[in-house]
Amino acid sequence: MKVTALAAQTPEAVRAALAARGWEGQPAWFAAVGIQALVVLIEDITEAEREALVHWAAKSGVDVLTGTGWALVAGSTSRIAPLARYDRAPAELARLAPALGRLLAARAEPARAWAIRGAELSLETPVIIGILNVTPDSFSDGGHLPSADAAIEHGSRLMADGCRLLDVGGESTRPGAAAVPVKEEIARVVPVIAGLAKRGVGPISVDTRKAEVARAALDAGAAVINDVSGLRFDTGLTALARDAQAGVILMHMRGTPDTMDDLAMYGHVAAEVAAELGATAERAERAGVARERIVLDPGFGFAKTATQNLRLLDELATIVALGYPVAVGLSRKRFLGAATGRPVEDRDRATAVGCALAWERGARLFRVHDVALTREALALASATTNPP
Ligand code: PMM
Repeated sequence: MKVTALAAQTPEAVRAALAARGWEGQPAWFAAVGIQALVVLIEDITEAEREALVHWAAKSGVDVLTGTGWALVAGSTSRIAPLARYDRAPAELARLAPALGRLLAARAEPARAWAIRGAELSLETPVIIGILNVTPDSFSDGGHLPSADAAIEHGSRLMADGCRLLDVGGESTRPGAAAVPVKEEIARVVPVIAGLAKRGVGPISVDTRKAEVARAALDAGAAVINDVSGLRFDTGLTALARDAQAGVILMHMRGTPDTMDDLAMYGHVAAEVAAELGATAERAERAGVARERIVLDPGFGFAKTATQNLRLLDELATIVALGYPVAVGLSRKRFLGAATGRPVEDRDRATAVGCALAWERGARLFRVHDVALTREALALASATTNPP
């Protein structure tokens, strides 16, 4: 007898093991997905629901850990899946079906493309977003692009290095950064966006929280609005994104760059960020932004301590499970320094490794300064999880 442990963090190892033993492609894939382990945290449940769940789990061969108001349900996906069906789940647990159904659907069919203004970006391979900060005081690279021409040149180089979107920002969002008047922000970003568009370099995203700036950027040729406030700062941004059919990156943070450091208080950071980001996406959709245009970003470094950022990176799959493509912005951030001891100017290797970890956990878009290095790390990470 021979006993081998399979690598079960994705369905791939099980699929390959079945295929190697003569199973056809599709049945092997469905079986592999079906036996994949699923752990679901269910909160805000009544005592009656909790009792029904414990009873159902015992009968169904599913593990439950539970306390007042919550339950952690663990088992294979195919054993837990009946809970998402009204005709199979106990009537007392009907309230669970819609959310669990959404979660299972997102796992089975992750988004394969992101619709931006006038184009579509495939998510089958990593999407690197090159950072083009035209600010005198950004987090790690403030002031290094002294003119629009220098920024256009740098953007062209980032595209040649392999990024698939250029993120142009004119307002620093680092803790305590001074607010930039709208006129000034427009004067910084528009010449760069227009110059890039004129040269056919893009697509381009604008990193702004303000509708007026976003409108000017879209007019100059931008296709994406990257809003670190998740459409909370300027309510006009939602309708603008909707009407322009722009792609949107909605990032999680609490408060504003001025106040966020005091709001880094979480009991369970991944679950709380997921709940807050999920609500943000729902608000955007209710206001008419098409689901296929939305990318979510957990906002590394925004209202999170170093420890919370590291936990969130490890538990990124919780954010991915919301069912939207996920972007991460790790580049040169303080928590990478906390883990490696490296100063801000020497964090590109840590950034690249962090992006590879994030890819494995399901992120598909990566906002970075050093495109070439990250591209190499992601080429390896994606070749490992997407065998040719
Ligand atoms: N981080 C910064 C700015 N914009 N946008 C998104 N979507 N995600 C981020 O993590 C993010 C962002 C701050 O970093 P920088 O000053 O180095 O650009």
